[in-house]
Amino acid sequence: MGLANKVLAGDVRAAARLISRIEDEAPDALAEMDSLYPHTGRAYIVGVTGAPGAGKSTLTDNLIGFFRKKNMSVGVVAIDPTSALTGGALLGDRVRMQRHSTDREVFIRSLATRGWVGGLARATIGAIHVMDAMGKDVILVETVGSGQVEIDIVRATDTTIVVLTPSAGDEIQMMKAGILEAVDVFVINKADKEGTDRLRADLEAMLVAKARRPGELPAAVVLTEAIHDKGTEELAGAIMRHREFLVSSGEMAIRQRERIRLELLETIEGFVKDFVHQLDGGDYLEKLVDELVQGRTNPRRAAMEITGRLAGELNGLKSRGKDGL
Ligand SMILES: Nc1nc2c(ncn2[C@@H]2O[C@H](COP(=O)(O)OP(=O)(O)OP(=O)(O)O)[C@@H](O)[C@H]2O)c(=O)[nH]1
Ligand SMILES: [Mg+2]
Repeated sequence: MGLANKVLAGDVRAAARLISRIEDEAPDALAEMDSLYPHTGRAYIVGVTGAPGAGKSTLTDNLIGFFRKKNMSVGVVAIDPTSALTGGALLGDRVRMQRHSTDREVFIRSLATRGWVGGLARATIGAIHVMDAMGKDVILVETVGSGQVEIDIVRATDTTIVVLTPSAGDEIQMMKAGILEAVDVFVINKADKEGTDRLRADLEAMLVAKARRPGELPAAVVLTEAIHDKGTEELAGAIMRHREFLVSSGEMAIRQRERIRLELLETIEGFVKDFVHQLDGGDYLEKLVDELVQGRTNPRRAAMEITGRLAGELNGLKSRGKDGL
């Protein structure tokens, strides 16, 4: 039995192995994903993002507890784009979520960046699919707020939570515009600390000033003390209200479509990059790099040349009657 069938049969170790294969960008993992794909699209996906140390993992752990009490199964994808450099952070996540590690209805998986950023977005979508196909009701995706990965992942979730802390009041100013627009629930965590009221006032003033489209649900603001499991119900309530809004307004279908578009674009990018790396055993890419270094071409012309070869190759496959993919 292939990994995908084992995953569908509820084999947790097969799921872990398949996610590792996806992370490694192994070609056989893509074929396995083809079999899982028809079984996806049911889970509710919640993104939890924010600055390092804001309390994302502690909050995620609390949310796991909440959803489990409601008898819902939970998947967690914890992503740290900087872990390759700093190390250690993911270990912290495992420790913090350990109280659920023996619960069969909870599946927690950390992803680290090994290569380029796009690979991480693809691996994240892959891990979400695996957990979705496993039948998880809710999937929580934890990411450290940083740049493009965050924006892509935010676009891939149904409800986006941003975790702020009172001691870092400038975070709002520093947040990328694309993220601010996409936030559905603001959490002020560490509400036991000084500065909470000010941050809340700033945040609410900002939300009032921000023009929302007619009929749009304004972003919620929730105070939590994650280490004391305080505010968890309010946070879960805000998530559920947002979910109801998405369903009743038809926005859910729009987000799902956006997610599908992102995945398609990631897949195309992956195909093209793989193709380029394999051309003449990698020599073709190096040849073009040489020409660039020597100033004999420019990136756009080199890219056009590669795209031309890709088109030629695909036509060749078609005329030989293969789909090749
Ligand atoms: N005072 C206080 N500390 C908290 C609270 N919530 C979390 N912490 C502490 O903040 C630290 C970071 O918590 P994490 O949950 O690991 O934060 P994170 O955002 O997941 O961190 P990274 O994944 O490393 O970015 C830990 O030492 C927590 O115990 C809170 O409500 N109040
Ligand atoms: Mg964490």
